[in-house]
Amino acid sequence: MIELFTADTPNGKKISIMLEEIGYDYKVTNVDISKDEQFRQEFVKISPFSKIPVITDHDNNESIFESGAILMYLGEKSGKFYDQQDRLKINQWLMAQMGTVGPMIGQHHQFHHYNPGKSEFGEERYFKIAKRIYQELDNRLKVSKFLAGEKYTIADIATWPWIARHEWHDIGLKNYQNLSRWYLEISNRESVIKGYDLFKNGSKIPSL
Ligand SMILES: N[C@@H](CCC(=O)N[C@@H](CS)C(=O)NCC(=O)O)C(=O)O
Repeated sequence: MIELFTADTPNGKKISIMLEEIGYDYKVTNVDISKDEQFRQEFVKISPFSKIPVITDHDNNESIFESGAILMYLGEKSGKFYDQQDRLKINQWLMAQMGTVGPMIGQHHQFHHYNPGKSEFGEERYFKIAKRIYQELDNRLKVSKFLAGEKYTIADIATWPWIARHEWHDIGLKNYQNLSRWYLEISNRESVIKGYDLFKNGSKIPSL
């Protein structure tokens, strides 16, 4: 059994979606980051940077932090969505999510969604960067069905939850034809619908 320590955020949903996709038995434990629960001593022991998500695999008592590392672990363990022969491509698109898509769109959330009017510089900078990321993903998806090639992989599972926040971005997902096609195809997967609603409170995936 896998225990997922998480909150209802794009990084958290990556892992609930993966666990649904591979059909593992798992339990979700909420870490309320708005109440600073991530700084509790017990949690810091398994998450040195005090961030969700983290999993504990009760099969071997191993805890893993960093969502990219968790996806790689679960991909290797299950033999799904992380094919050995495609790893060079999958790793690149996964690292691009971890290093660029998540952190930059995360800043766009901070300035544009949560704190508008506080910093013109921050709002403009991250709006521009987020738009560029939409275009770059769209360019890739024009020539490739999924991010790492013809198959749906952990790189898509890592990236999709960030695009699922598109209503906050005010960029207009509909205007990016290839990104929209990819977004909708993944949105219709049963495991994605289930993993998106990780706290079973009826959360629905935003449409285009
Ligand atoms: N690189 C990390 C980022 C995780 C992350 O930023 N988690 C946020 C929520 S989405 C968090 O735990 N924030 C609480 C904090 O930093 O205090 C990963 O992908 O696992």
